[in-house]
This record gives sequence, C-alpha cells and structure tokens, in this order.
Amino acid sequence: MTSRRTFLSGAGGALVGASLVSKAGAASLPEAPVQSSSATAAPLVPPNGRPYNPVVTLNGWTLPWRMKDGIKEFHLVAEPVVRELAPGMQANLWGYNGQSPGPTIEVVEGDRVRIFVTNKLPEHTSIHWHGQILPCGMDGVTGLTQPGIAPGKTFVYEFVARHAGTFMYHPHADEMQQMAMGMMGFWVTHPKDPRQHRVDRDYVMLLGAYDIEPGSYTPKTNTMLDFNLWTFNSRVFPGIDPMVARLGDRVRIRVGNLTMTNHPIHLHGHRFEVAGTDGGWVRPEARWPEVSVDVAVGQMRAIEFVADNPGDWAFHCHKSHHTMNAMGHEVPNLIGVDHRGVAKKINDLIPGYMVMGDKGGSMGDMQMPLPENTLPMMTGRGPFGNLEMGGMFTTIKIREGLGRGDYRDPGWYRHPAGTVAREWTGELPAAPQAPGAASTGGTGGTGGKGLTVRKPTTHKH
Ligand SMILES: [Cu+2]
Repeated sequence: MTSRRTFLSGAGGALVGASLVSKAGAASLPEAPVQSSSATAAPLVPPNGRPYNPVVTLNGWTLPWRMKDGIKEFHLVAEPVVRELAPGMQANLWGYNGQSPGPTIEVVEGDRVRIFVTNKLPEHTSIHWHGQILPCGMDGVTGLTQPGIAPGKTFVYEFVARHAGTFMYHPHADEMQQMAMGMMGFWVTHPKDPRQHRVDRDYVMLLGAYDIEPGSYTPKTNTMLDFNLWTFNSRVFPGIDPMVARLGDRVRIRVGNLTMTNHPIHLHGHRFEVAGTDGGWVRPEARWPEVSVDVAVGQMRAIEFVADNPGDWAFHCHKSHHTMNAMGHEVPNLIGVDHRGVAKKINDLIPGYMVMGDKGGSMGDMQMPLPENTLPMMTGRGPFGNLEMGGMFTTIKIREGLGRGDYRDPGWYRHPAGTVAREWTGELPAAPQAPGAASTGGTGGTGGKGLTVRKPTTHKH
C-alpha cells in the first residue's frame, strides 16, 4: 500500500488497484497497480530499499513494489489492453498492468526479487527475464524450464538481480502472437553504488512494430516483414513525448529491440558512445564515437553523451519507412508524372484514393479523408511547418538552466539570431557544372567535354 501511495503522489498518474484473480490469493499477493495513461510518468524515486537514480520510461511508467522480509515483491498482470498509439488512434494490444509495453521494473544489483505473474489472457503465457543471470528454472521458457501459466493462474519467479545493467522481459510462450500484440517491458538493474555509471538523465524505450490495417484496431500477428506502425514504447510520432535535458547534462538513452528487424537509431547534433548492452557495461577504453547505433533484433544498447549543444534535436530510426505511419504505403510512385486531372477522375471512381505528389510527396500538406482510427503517414507540426514524420521519431530538447528533475516540455527552441537556415535573395555565385552533366549517354565512348566514360568490365571466371 505504502509504495502505491507514494507513487500516486509522486507521479500524479491514474493508478487504480487491479482486481485480483482469487480471494484466497488476495491476502498474500502484492497489489498490482494499473496505469491508464500513456503519458510519460515522473521518475519513481525509490520509497524503500537501497537508493538509486531512477530512469524515465518514455510514454511509460515504473512498477511500484512492496518490501517483504527484505525481498522486493512485484505483481505483473498479463492482460488485453487498449493503448493509444497517438492521439486519434487506439490499438487493441496485449500487455501488462494496463499498458503495452508493461511497466519498467527497477531494482538494485544484489536485490532479491520476487515477481508474481497473473495471467488474464485467453491463452497460456510465461515471462522470460532477458539478459538476467539466474537459476535455469526461473528463465521463463514454456515447455523447457516451466509449464505455461494457464489463464487465470498466478506463477511466482524469484531470483537475485546479480548484475547492474539494461534488460527486458517478454513472454516465451506463443511468442509470435504475444510479442506482435505488444507484450514486453523494460528492466533496469541499478548499480549498488549510485555513484557508479551515474548520469543526469536516463531514458528507456523499447522498439515495437505493429501491422494494423487503417480503420481497424487489432494488429495482424502473422505479419513477418510488412509492418505499418513503428513505435517507441508502443507510441508513434507525433504521439511520442520529447526527451528533455539540461545543457551540460550527461544523458543515457537505453533502447531495446523486440521487433522483427534492425533499427539504426540516430541522434542529431551530438556524438555518443555505446556504454552498455544487455550483456553488461562496455569498458571505457572499448568505446568509440557514433552518431547512429544499429540495434539488432533482440538487442539492447545504452548510449551516453553530454548534452552540450542546445536546441531541438531529432532522435529517430534511420530507416526512412520507419519514420512514417500507416497510411499510403501501397501507393505508386508518380514522381515526374504530371497527373493534373487524374486525381479527380480517380476520386470520382474511388473516393478517398490518394495520389502521391509528382514533385516528391509533400504528404504533410496533403488533404485527404482518413478512415476511422488511423493516422496520416507524416503528421507532426513543428515551429517551421510540417515535420513530415511519423513512427520512430521524437526529439531531445536541450536547454540551459532547467531544474535537475524538470522533465516538462520546454516548448520549441528559440534560435539565436542568424543561426537558422534562411532563404537567400541576393546574388548567386556561378554554380559549376560537372563535366558532361547534360549528357544522357552512358553506354561508353565520350560522355561530354573531355570525359571518357568506360563500360564496366565483365569479369569471367
Ligand atoms: Cu527502424
């Protein structure tokens, strides 16, 4: 009870106690708090146990616990949930304690942890504690290390969180279905000494992918490659909150990938280092600078950098289709085709048909009727117009003079005078032309003014 009350006052989130499966179990089971909001909750300052510097789950929350005889007890409830992916679109997912992903679990290296898992799904499940070094029988692989948790049943997992680091949890039961429905959660084991691996801001997120037909609510779980919604913590831009940092803060962003493909995660305006993986911390002498890090399937990466460049910096997956939402993926490419008049004719036949722009899209400006419960491909609005982004995209807003624990959106960056790209109306310098640029030849011979174009040689073996 105590931890729940503390959390309520701390985060201001909408938490209500879940009804427990059986009255007999109610006496011994810890409460299972439920989060009804997809807003980013304030970090959960540990009310008991050893101190640590809490993380911030982007558009998510941390699961409160109770201490019992020196053991940290958590209660996860696997259940169907309705998750708002962004304002205007809700999805029927499966998750834990009211949300997908489930709540983040935060413990300290050396903690004895007991996790009750109640199954309210229509089929059996289990939880695998990805990356943890634990007794084999606690590993959560249905059929291999335990029977599946039948609907209505509660299982208990118990182990020592032996290593500080970045982990996740997910089912090892009917995985294709259960993970495609959103069952996953983040796990952070903090170092015993809070001065170790210390950062000022520590954000966590899981990458997700869903295939939800525009106008429908439930993901198609048989999809293997052709997903249409790419998510950070089951949210798509512009539904993803910005990350916020104070100028000079050391920032960590931990990213885990439970989709079916890799995601090159890219940060603008800064260089970072990969400081940790789900296998542990990277030794300082083994780190190198990056601006993108590929997070492969089933991997986790913790990147760290000093937020020393003020502004609103993009943070996104570098696969361009992963920064788009559901609408319009099966549209022909009409770049270079003058289709004036064609769109109207097609629209008379097929109301709502979308013609891709002949000048390269500009879909942010496109006016078209949307089916119920879907999002335009690119919708975010910025201070200079449409962002033309969706999916796995957000910003990190770096500002001078923010409070230590201030995570509120500071609004758009106010650029110092003369530091924004602008239209040029003065005289232009002559633009040099590449030799032969006007020639369309290319089958050999002379391609233009003095440039010889050679045919590629064919190698025969
Ligand atoms: Cu991606």
